[in-house]
Amino acid sequence: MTITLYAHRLSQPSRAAEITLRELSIAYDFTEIDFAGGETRTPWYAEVNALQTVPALMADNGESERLALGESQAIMMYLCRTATDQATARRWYPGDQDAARASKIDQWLAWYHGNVRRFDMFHHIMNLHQTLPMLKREIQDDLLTPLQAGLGQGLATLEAHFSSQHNDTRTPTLLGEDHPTIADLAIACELYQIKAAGYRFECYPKVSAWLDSMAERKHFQDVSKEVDTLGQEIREQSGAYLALDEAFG
Ligand SMILES: N[C@@H](CCC(=O)N[C@@H](CS)C(=O)NCC(=O)O)C(=O)O
Repeated sequence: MTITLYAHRLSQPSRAAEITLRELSIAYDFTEIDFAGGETRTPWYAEVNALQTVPALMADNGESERLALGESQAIMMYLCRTATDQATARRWYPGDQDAARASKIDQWLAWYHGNVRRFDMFHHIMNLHQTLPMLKREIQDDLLTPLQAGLGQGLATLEAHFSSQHNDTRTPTLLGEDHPTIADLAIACELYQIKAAGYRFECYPKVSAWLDSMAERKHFQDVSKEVDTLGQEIREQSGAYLALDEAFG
């Protein structure tokens, strides 16, 4: 089976899908898609992924079987269901092998959409970073401040959830287990890029510890290098406009 990932490493769902491939030791080809430049909207890409977003996965056995898949969560679940190393894959997502545990992961993935992804700030952070100084304040006040307030509520929910696990010795995970799942990965990739831009989550100590432990994973680090570089540039050049210290204080 040949696996091709169509993605970009500045895209959060792309990174989550790629880290899953690496965590499961699945060999893959990587095709970078310039989503910011509109490549997802081209006719050739619509044939790869009719949803016209990154990531997309193509699984091809060279004969009759050819699966084209969009949506990062569907991709991560497919990879966990089909990986050769099922012992590892089931820790990330057990699928039908453990319906109760899989449902808990599904629950956090569904929650993530309405409470973290919905307040995705990175788009506007980039917008602010690339625009004129005169307009930066407007973007912060009109676009970023409401997102920061919404994301703050999501962070508070996560902090309360981790605190309710009553285990101060273990680094938290969403399911309270030793090993993270694809829900931890999806949410951590989203929050990591906000942190890379210079925002601070110290007011949410358990969220911070969880995010740090996810970010220490080798594959997470390797796939996040471009975000780290861009985040540093944003912090140094536009940090003063972004309410970095106050937003989640
Ligand atoms: N729910 C989708 C979100 C995908 C998404 O929003 N991708 C963005 C990049 S982060 C994209 O492709 N944007 C380009 C476009 O909409 O044309 C997933 O998890 O895969």
